[in-house]
Amino acid sequence: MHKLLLLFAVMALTLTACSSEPETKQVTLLAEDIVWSSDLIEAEAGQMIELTITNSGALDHDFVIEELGLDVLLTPGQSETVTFVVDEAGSYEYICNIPGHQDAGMVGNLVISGSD
Ligand SMILES: [Cu+2]
Repeated sequence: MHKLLLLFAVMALTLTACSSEPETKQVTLLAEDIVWSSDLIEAEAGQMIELTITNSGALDHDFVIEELGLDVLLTPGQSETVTFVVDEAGSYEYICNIPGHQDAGMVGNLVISGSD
């Protein structure tokens, strides 16, 4: 259900994007036990972000950016790609919201720079 809502949100954002938008930013992220393979993802405001997350660990991991409504639960070995656009520059924290994982270090930042 979350995914469906996200798709609609992405479509709405895409339709309103202007024609001079930057090309899609492709990012791969591994969920390991018990850390993200990268604690920094950078993109531009208005840029399409295609994020592929793979769980390479032995535990479930749940990629969450609360401010953006992103929530991707991955069982071991599972891989998912989410596509989204962030219109506002800023820093958006991503965590694993499986109990204890954020505290153990599964935290990073999606940093969106202004497009002027
Ligand atoms: Cu986790």
